[in-house]
Amino acid sequence: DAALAAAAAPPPADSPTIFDKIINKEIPAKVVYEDDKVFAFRDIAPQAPTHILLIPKIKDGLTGLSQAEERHCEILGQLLYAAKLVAKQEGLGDGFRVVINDGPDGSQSVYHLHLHLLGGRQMNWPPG
Ligand code: DGP
Repeated sequence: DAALAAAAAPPPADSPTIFDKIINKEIPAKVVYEDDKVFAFRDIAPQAPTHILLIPKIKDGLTGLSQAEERHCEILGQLLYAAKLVAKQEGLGDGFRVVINDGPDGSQSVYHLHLHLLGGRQMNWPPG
């Protein structure tokens, strides 16, 4: 319906999202990891026993992976490496999954690039 379509459509511009408020501690989040570039906190609607979001502290136009430019290669690598560190910190020694949803077909809902780190149960393939 119209409301769902509006929710799925990307915003017209690179506007602030709820994740900026989380980074700035304007709204609370369960922070599990932070360094100079990366911020990680528990997803509000966990889809697995461990469900963490890893985001760049500075968005720099990265509304989603589809907007990545060559200048973003370093932060993209740092996000993936931080996911590995957090997976270890969370005790996910039997494995985990990292997901990036992009755009309407990817069911992206927050337009500030984020990696989902999911673990603590058997993941299925293909994903939904
Ligand atoms: P995506 O669909 O890939 O854009 O995922 C966005 C995720 O963000 C979704 O799993 C729910 C989560 N989320 C949305 N709002 C909040 C919030 O205010 N706090 C936290 N911790 N997570 C949120």
